Amino acid sequence: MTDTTIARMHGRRVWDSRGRPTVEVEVHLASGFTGRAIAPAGASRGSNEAVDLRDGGTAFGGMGVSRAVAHVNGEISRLLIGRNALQQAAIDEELIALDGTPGKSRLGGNAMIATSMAVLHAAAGAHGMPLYAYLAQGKGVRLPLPEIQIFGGGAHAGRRVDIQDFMVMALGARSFDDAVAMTAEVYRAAGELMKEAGKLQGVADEGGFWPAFASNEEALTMLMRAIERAGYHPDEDIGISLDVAASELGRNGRYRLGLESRELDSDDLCELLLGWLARYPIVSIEDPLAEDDAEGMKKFTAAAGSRAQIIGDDFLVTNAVRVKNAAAAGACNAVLIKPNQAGTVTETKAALDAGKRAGWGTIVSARSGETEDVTIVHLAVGWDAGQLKVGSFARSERMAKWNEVLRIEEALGANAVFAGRAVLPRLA
Ligand code: 2PG
Ligand code: MG
Repeated sequence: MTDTTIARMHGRRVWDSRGRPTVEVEVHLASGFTGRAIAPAGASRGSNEAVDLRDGGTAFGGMGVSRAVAHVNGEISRLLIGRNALQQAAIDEELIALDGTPGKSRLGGNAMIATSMAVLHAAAGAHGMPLYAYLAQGKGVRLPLPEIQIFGGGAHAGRRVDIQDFMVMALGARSFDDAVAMTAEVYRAAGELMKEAGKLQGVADEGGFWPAFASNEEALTMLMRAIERAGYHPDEDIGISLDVAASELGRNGRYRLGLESRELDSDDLCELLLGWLARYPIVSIEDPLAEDDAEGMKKFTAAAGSRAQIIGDDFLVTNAVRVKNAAAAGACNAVLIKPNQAGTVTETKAALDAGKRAGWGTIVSARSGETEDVTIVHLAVGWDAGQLKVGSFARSERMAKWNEVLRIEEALGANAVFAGRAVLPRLA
């Protein structure tokens, strides 16, 4: 048997898609296998996420990661060298104990998730298996239905529109390849329409078009036109998905739509979104209310949950206990799974499993600050999440992930099962 003892670790500073520093970790096994992973970074962050440890000060706008990298090369290496990389759960537990804080603020969630994922890659490598296959443990897996951004907004586009993500889901697709090809046509059509209308201002942080719209709803009408211009039927072929990221719009039940100079309370925001649900083929809405508005989230789920997928992101922060409590309370019916919100692979999986136990949809997601790292693709396939969200259809930190799914779909060949629209049971 290959020696899976961790012989050496190395942390280094690398750079993300916003040109900000982030943490990369390599884990070298005694047998020579190496695992490597990079921490991503969010801009619209839930306040209960694992903390990204940043240096502060003036360099790189305070975003330096020298302390986080030093923890990898110091305390974390000392803890893990000599450990068996196959024992992911035990390693993650020890990392959590070593950190010793509730929010992973001492070692840094960024140092911890990069380490945890690098250990996982090393273990898969030692088995001579692609990561998704190692995670699947022989069980059947599905290729995920993608959620792909067409317009960016909110914290990812200078708040040019209030809603953060206007996305599409290729409901008519028969394979993952088909789904991204359909989305490519919608993305291109949207770009043409924006240009013709003089509303194209480049791309936002996740590669979606940076829009110059007069209202939030204009994005929805433009998206409908783009779907039609691409030759598709909105609803049957292509559904719309929104990430409201409402924690960015306010707190204590007060929400501000800056673009429209309007203040809304929780009920008003629910009304606005329910109106959109009635008028547009919206099949999924993420964080419709803020992370501190559990009552609003419950009300909205009661009103819209039979028609649409209601995803908790900031509201659930990839935390199994929060998912369980929200399910019991009737808030949300799906969970976004972001490894760096949790801080370790084991906690990430626990949140996903809690979602599945509740009968919820599970969507593995990238962050707005990303890199060439494609670990999340393997988690989505290997854990059979059913859905994947990685931003838009431009910029290589996004395309690297979509392309990785294509490679996996091809490798699975006749065994490739595409999750498709069945992951949205409300449409069935
Ligand atoms: C989100 C993500 C990805 P961020 O809110 O779902 O779109 O954004 O990484 O900035 O939290
Ligand atoms: Mg979100």
